[in-house]
Amino acid sequence: MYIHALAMTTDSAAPKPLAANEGMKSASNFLRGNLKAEIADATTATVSADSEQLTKFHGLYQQDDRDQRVALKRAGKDKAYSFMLRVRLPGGKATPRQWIVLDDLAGRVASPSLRITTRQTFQFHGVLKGDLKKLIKGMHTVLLDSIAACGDVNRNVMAPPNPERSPVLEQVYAHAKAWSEYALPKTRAYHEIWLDEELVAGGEPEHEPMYGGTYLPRKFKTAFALPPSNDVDIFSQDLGFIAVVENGRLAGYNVTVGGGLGMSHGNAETHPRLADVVGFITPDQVNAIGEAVLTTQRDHGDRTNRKHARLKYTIEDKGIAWFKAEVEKRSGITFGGVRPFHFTTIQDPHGWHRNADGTWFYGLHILSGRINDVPGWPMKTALREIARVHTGDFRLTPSQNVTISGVTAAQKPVIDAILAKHGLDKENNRSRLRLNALSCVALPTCGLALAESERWLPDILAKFETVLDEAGLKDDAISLRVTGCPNGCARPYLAEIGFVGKAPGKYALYLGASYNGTRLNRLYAPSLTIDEAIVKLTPIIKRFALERNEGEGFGDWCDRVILPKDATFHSIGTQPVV
Ligand code: SRM
Ligand code: SF4
Repeated sequence: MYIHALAMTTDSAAPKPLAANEGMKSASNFLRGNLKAEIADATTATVSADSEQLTKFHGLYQQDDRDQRVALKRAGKDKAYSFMLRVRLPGGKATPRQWIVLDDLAGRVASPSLRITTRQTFQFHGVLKGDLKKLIKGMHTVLLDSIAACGDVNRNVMAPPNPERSPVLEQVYAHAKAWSEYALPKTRAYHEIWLDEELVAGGEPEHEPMYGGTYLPRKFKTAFALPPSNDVDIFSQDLGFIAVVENGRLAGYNVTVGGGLGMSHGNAETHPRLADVVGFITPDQVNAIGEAVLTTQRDHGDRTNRKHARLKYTIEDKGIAWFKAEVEKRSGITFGGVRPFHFTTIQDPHGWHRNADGTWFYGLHILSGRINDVPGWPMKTALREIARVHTGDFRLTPSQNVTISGVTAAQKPVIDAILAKHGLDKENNRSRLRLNALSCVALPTCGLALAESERWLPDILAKFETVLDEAGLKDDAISLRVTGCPNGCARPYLAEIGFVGKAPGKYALYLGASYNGTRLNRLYAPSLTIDEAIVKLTPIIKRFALERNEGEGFGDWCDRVILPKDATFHSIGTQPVV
């Protein structure tokens, strides 16, 4: 137990006790805590409550199989504990060698599926405590780690996934990677605990130049976008860089701050928020501006209430003008005026596309990002076979799909043959609703899930596909996203149709986001079953088919026609220029 310090972490008059995690962080000696000993302790499958919080900074979550909870409790047994590990993979880029090693590790020490996340990386589930070092050391052999994939730090940095498509994309990827490295914690704790690097002599404190000893008040997320694609959902990010291309060259970035989606049902003080666009910077200023945004949040974010600790609330409390001035002061950089930009889509390109350098890439749809072998859908085997012959790389996308990138003309038929052999050549012919859909993991691993998500997505989609088919909208790319709770992991508040888990079998239904991710949706029905939602939405979808304006998307139409004008939802930052 840590004694909570009393501190003035915000500018409010009365000091409030710091959140429990703050004590844990400061006492951890730069993320070491008691982890090494607890991981080595074979008498228990778990770690202590403090270490459970600390493992997040090392990319790990302690979980239990919720499907087994009731039966185990009845039998008087402990929960079926295991760990989830999230890889750090800026821009979602993995080499074929890395793919093969991760695939192999998943088979040997995890569930055995690999899971692509909505932030372009892999998760392993079901890893036993005793296998964690094996997994992390295995990843290390191909230069992969899970440092800062979770925890109160800058998380996996997102970037458009197909860099070879143009030199500008390549530059944007390079900036994303450089910012990811720059904002990594500098502690050697990870190497000592997981890779058996020698302890820092005497265990004296290290220097954490950007974070300090207590890191950030809360998680912090960055993405880079290249219009017209908003595949990374830039307005949901704490920090965003929107590439500005002038005369075919990368002129710089419009910077966005203060996006975030997490909320709690019934707590009006928590809400999704779209980021503000604060101004333009040149490419060489990315890290300096990033550092200024991050340290402003470090010093002014709320460390007393974790439900109010994200950057979006700091900006709401202090005002965007103050925030912008503070970032300019800290960085010594004056923002230029916002340059025009225009987003049209969030959708991944599927199938074959030719890159600017003459190579090809293939966008492969993977429902919910779950890479597994199931009868009739041997995704894991197929991708492993591709990895064995592929000489380019893989890019995980923000929509949980994979891009087989940098394919030579000679290799194209080889990859086609592998996909066809496993019946995956038809995967991209699915409805556009399905190709766009996202779901979070939820049950059985997520400890916060209130309802099913990934496991129900196929059924939900099948029901909506029937309705869309009947309405003549089979080829419409409507975005539908499902989460098992209001935390927003599949970014449901930016979907034209968003289902947010409320209780087993019950969902809040949100409608009316724009297809390009620039407007949040609004609450349409607070709690219904999927079948009730189908009944409610069928006449709406039919009306949309008949009444929409030329080119009007479902979300825009719902916002204009269906949703009450006075039903304002959540505060929204400066409306982006679209
Ligand atoms: Fe998330 C917590 C899964 C993207 C908002 N998220 C969790 C945990 C770790 C549950 C927990 O804390 O015990 C989930 C693990 C489930 C499991 O069994 O694997 C989880 N989040 C995911 C992933 C895997 C969803 C997916 O199906 O792909 C995504 C991993 C991303 C990554 O690679 O880093 C994931 N989470 C997101 C996103 C979307 C994004 O970042 O683009 C959001 C909304 C954006 C945002 O952060 O505002 C998101 N996750 C949350 C929150 C709410 C944060 C908040 O500000 O309120 C939590 C809960 C928390 O932090 O307290 C959470
Ligand atoms: Fe778990 Fe909720 Fe995130 Fe889904 S949205 S993975 S249920 S925390």
